[in-house]
Amino acid sequence: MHMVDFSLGIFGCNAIVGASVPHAAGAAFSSKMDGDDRVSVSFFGDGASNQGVVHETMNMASIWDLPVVFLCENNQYGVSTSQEDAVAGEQISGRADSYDMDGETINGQNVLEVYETIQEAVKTTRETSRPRLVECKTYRYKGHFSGEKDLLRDRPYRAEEEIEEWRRERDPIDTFRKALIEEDVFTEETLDQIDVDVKARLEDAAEFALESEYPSGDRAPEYTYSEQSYPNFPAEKY
Ligand SMILES: Cc1ncc(C[n+]2csc(CCOP(=O)(O)OP(=O)(O)O)c2C)c(N)n1
Ligand SMILES: [Mg+2]
Repeated sequence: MHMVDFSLGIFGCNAIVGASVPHAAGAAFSSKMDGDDRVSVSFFGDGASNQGVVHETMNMASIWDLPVVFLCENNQYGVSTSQEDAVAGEQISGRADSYDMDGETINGQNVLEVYETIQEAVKTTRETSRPRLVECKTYRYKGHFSGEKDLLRDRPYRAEEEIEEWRRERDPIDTFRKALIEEDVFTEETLDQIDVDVKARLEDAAEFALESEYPSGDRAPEYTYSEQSYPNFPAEKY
């Protein structure tokens, strides 16, 4: 959410739903003025897609021919509000028509489909300097925030079976794993070994954290501000 690193092209995000979408258009506008070939990609949710500022940004990006890919991660819930209750129309990508740009909905659970679609979308946007909208249909198994289960125990907003169905039939890691084995990219044994290695590294990291001394307050800016990424924003100033 709050990660920023200009050297990696990561522009950051903020807690106001939909509010970083215009930032992407601003970045695209500056690229256009500078005459470089950078494309902005804005990630936002189905809930954010209803925010006025998202529509204003799409409209302006189209009028000004800005190189932005609007990437909607439609996980079908905005916290506990289902898409069915809150989003008009079948597909969020259909809104692209209103702003005279191309829009498409893809299977956001399919790693390669997402990769290939976004590669193509960025390439076309770079070539044409026209914005476009890609809606990735996906799902979230857990709550929007930790503790959601406790808070919403008496008014669950979706059935456990629905969660299990997505997990069982459309899990992106499982399906990508199957595809890699089917295409002979990796053997099952290699992938199992990767799982074991990753788990061990995570457990080591967790153990290190738990066993480490609690940091003192004066260390709070460490790893929060990067001198390297922000030569003009020394940490001691903020
Ligand atoms: C302007 C604004 N309104 C309301 C909220 C409270 N809020 C936080 S997340 C969220 C839902 C966002 O839905 P979506 O974009 O689908 O994200 P997801 O829940 O799927 O992560 C809301 C309403 C907020 N942070 N900002
Ligand atoms: Mg959502």
